[in-house]
Amino acid sequence: MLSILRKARLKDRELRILMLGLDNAGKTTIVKRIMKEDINTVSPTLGFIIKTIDFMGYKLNIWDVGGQRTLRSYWRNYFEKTDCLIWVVDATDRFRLQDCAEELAGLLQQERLLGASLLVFANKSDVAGGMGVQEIREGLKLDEITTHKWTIMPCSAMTGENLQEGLEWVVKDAKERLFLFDCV
Ligand SMILES: Nc1nc2c(ncn2[C@@H]2O[C@H](COP(=O)(O)OP(=O)(O)OP(=O)(O)O)[C@@H](O)[C@H]2O)c(=O)[nH]1
Ligand SMILES: [Mg+2]
Repeated sequence: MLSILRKARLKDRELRILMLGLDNAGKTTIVKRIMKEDINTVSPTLGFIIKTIDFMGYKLNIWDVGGQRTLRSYWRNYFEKTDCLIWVVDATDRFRLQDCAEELAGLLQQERLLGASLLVFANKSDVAGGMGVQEIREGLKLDEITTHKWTIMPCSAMTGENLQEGLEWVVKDAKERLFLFDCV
């Protein structure tokens, strides 16, 4: 039933993207950059923001949810019908990589997120001395993930690096799944 609904939405070319990560990771700045809005006026997200963009012929509904510790218990309210989870990591925040890994591991155990693919954005690549993709990949134990299709990319909300490429991956992945559904 769920897969039929999802297929219907995919056929409507509409995707639901859930953007999560620790506070200060850069989620809202990434969304603003994608929307071509002013990125100098970002403040911590206390609730959530939904933005819709047309991309490669798809309508992407991006849910940007605040990541402060006290807000993380609300994340579960946004799981339903997620096609892709974008997990944003602050590559300059080595100190909280363990915290970041634990939060992601918790999410990947959620039954309602089982159908979602995972795009990890290693954000703030414009800052020298930050963690590289390999370090984050190991820190988050991405290679141990068997339940979700995943990828990791460095990106920067400041320069715009890889933001388009990330969304392309999301859309391509959705298209592949639609193809798979059509085969069953
Ligand atoms: N240098 C640099 N700074 C960034 C980048 N992305 C975001 N920032 C900065 O990081 C800080 C936090 O950005 P936000 O977008 O508010 O982070 P968030 O993940 O939405 O945080 P919460 O809403 O609290 O969960 C801001 O000062 C941004 O300017 C980036 O790619 N490079
Ligand atoms: Mg925010």
